[in-house]
Amino acid sequence: MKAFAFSLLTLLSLAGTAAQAQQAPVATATAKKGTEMVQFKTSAVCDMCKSRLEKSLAYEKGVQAANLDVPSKVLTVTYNPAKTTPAALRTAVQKTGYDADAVTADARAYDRLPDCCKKTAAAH
Ligand SMILES: [Cu+2]
Repeated sequence: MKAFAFSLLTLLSLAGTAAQAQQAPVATATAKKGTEMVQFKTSAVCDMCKSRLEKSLAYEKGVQAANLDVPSKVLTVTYNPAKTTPAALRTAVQKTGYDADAVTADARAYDRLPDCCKKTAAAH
């Protein structure tokens, strides 16, 4: 009986963890009040690109959070719409050396990227 109660408890806590894991993406997709969220498809290829882009966006005016998903190359930015615009954020991505949606990377910034971060590099 004791063993049964224990396994039931384990099951319950596992179910709780699974429910939390499922809620997490919904929570990040819902921006806080007074903030908006925008997503750009970038030309990032690796974790170095990820930290470079996230750091660069963090310094942009009005940006509250920036997160790049490397496998999908999608950069999610949470920002204050009173302080910046999706167009300005797109420009920030471009100036870091990456494409943002249809906007091509700034050539000089792109040239400064290490070889492993160029568009020709295979995903790694
Ligand atoms: Cu890279």
